[in-house]
Amino acid sequence: MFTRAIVRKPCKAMLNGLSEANMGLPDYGLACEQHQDYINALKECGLQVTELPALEDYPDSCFVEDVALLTPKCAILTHPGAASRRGETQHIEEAIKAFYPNIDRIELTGHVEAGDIMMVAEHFYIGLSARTNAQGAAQLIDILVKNGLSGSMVEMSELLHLKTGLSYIENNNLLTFGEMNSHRDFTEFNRIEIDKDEDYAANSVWINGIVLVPKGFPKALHAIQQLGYKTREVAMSEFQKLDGGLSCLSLRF
Ligand code: CIR
Repeated sequence: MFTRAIVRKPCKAMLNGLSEANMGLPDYGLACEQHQDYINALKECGLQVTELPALEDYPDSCFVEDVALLTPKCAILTHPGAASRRGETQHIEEAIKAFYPNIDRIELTGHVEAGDIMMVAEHFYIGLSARTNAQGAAQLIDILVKNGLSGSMVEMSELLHLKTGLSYIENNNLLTFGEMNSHRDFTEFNRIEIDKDEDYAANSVWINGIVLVPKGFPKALHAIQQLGYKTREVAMSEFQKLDGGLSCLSLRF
């Protein structure tokens, strides 16, 4: 069970955020409304939410998931592969100090963005993407092992982050998309393949028995409900324009 989440308000500079989506620029006002509803959804799942202020110097800073990994046993600051995002870690460090007395960190030449990390109980799958390299993943695995956890590297070639195409929603159920549908590392899971026209919904989030699903993907929503989960839709259009999925907007712990 999770008890807390950390989010950061989107900044006006989000219009300059990194994106390969080709979906146009986000509407800042609408993004703020959607962000507020996201916070409401986290609270509906029983989480106490720490809301951090906008950081205008970092256009992508609302995507807090990428800059830290918070586990029941340890906290790790990442070292983002995207140069424009590296300074975000010092700001998230201030916020997580309140909850974790000791914080580990990924050092150069390692790069990690935690959108590439998927937790399954005490094991952490780490995608090797354009943002996360093998050196970073190796450092991360060492830190996890030191804390009684484990990790493994996942080869990938098409997705921005591992969780762009993969979400573990507990009870052995895994949402998959694209190259993850038949990936050899995940054959033991009950895989629910998300159709290409709903690929964005492959990033959904299980929190305390409820699955948050991006709004507007009816087939994915139905498939998740068929598994017996309670669901909560969250409109994400303005963050999708910046390649940001549901999981990226919070740290849950
Ligand atoms: C970026 O490219 O870094 C942001 N525009 C989107 C980050 C999305 N994060 C995630 O998937 N975990």
